[in-house]
Amino acid sequence: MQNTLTICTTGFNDQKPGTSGLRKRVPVFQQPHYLANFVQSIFDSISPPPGATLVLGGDGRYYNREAIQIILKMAAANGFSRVLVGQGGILSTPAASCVIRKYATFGGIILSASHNPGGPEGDFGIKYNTANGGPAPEKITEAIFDLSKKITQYQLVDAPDVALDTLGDYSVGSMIVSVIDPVADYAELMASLFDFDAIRGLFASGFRIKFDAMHAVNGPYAREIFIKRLGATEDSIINCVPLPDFGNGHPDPNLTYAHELVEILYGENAPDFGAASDGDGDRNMILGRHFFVNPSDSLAILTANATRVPGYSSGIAGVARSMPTSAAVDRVAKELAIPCFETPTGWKFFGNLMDAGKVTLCGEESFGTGSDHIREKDGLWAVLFWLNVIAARNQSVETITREHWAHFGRNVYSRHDFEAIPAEAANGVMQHLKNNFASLPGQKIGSYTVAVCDDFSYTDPVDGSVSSGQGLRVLFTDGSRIVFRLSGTGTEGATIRIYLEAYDPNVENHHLDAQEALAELIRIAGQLSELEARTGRVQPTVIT
Ligand code: VG1
Ligand code: CO
Repeated sequence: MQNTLTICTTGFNDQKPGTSGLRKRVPVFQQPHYLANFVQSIFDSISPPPGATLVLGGDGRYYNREAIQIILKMAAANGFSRVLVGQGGILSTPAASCVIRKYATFGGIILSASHNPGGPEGDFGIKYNTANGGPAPEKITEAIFDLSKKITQYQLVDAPDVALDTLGDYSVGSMIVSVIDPVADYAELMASLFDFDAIRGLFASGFRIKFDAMHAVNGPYAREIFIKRLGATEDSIINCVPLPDFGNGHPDPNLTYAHELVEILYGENAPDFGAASDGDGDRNMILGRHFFVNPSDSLAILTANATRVPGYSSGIAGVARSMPTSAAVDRVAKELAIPCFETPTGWKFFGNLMDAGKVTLCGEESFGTGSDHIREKDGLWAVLFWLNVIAARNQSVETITREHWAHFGRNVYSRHDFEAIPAEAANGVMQHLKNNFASLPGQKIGSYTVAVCDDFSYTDPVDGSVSSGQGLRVLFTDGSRIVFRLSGTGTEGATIRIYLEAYDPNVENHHLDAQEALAELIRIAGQLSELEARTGRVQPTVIT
């Protein structure tokens, strides 16, 4: 028998999940009842059947362990019969998705604010994934938000904390908690998809890599896979011990925040290949020697080379990309004569397409790439995919990318982020753009002519659900475009993202830096949005 306590509480009105779960500053989550209210709202919205198993883990950031102990006691009180929790409270987002699917569990709770900084004053986050291993669809996140506003009580059992650091089974009330190895199932899945012998051969031949886990969750995964299973040298991995504050860094694998890795890959005697992943291990940045691969190009290149990889050797059913992601993959899909879907931002929109067998690979411009092996984006998977392709083609990252552009043309692409803008000013920019949408089509601006302006809306081809307000698009007659979107993952003010894309088939231009090649579109974006006048910002916080 278990001793269940019912705690009276009142709802908060700010527990609306964003692009990927609920993200707030740690002190917000530490308020009495804040985490428990949200967890109870999850449980109430999904009503777990008797005997249900939950997967639980996080990226190891500050407050991860405390949150896990609370959730375990609540899961016991809410009728779960078992919880699989990663040792030390660790599970990368892709590993959690893998475990949810492999053991056919009811779903999972992932504790992460992904690429947002951690620590006592940093961010914390929580996300619910369903039985397919993917982020809960909007229907569920909306139900959770509704319940969180009206909640009056939550349940937890009175039980001691679980020893999270020691593998084995424990009891919390009448529920079993199995502390599992967070790496083993995931590493096994990777070994089943990629030619590990070929990659081992590549490393043995002197090919040098540098993988940067950014003091975040992927460290133990990288050690097991690159060092132990693939025989890479110890100096192939850096920052591979997960720290609660990510070493005071910003665990976002891009050219700004992964500067340590960037300096190595652009330095003297640079390795052949570099890669980094984010806080929760689902993002990836790919670098060659003195060379950066744009994530949109990466998706296109992996798609074009998929049949060289054992897990995808029989071909791919289709591809999907988020709307702001460049159309580079569309060109590959066209040549392969496979369908290509354009979804709103966020991995939750890919799940239905994958479950229905319509797409095999998918990706986002924000350093997210993945496939139907799980239902989350997967940082190490993308790195292994690249290494497998390099081993099969015996060419450098740069040569593979340039040959791709020479064949398909180059979708020159960049994203400019303006972070921590007062919400009112950011909304003003978006409203101003919308107000002008009716008059823009047909107008010539510099060397571009506006074809269409709209606010992107998506109808899910599988369940017919509609998601509107997903980003403002200005499409030009030559296929170039500018997209404006407000971020749904930040915790401070608003972040405006401007996505710029132009297509260039001419190999003579492919040496150009993206900022140079996009200079005119960047000017037009500033002009159309009145960003400087409305926000006082001239330079983006981050350029990708
Ligand atoms: C950002 C990215 C989006 C990604 C999301 C979650 O969202 O743009 O592509 O899916 O983060 O990634 P937004 O709303 O801030 O643009 V992660 O690695 O935080 O789980
Ligand atoms: Co992430």
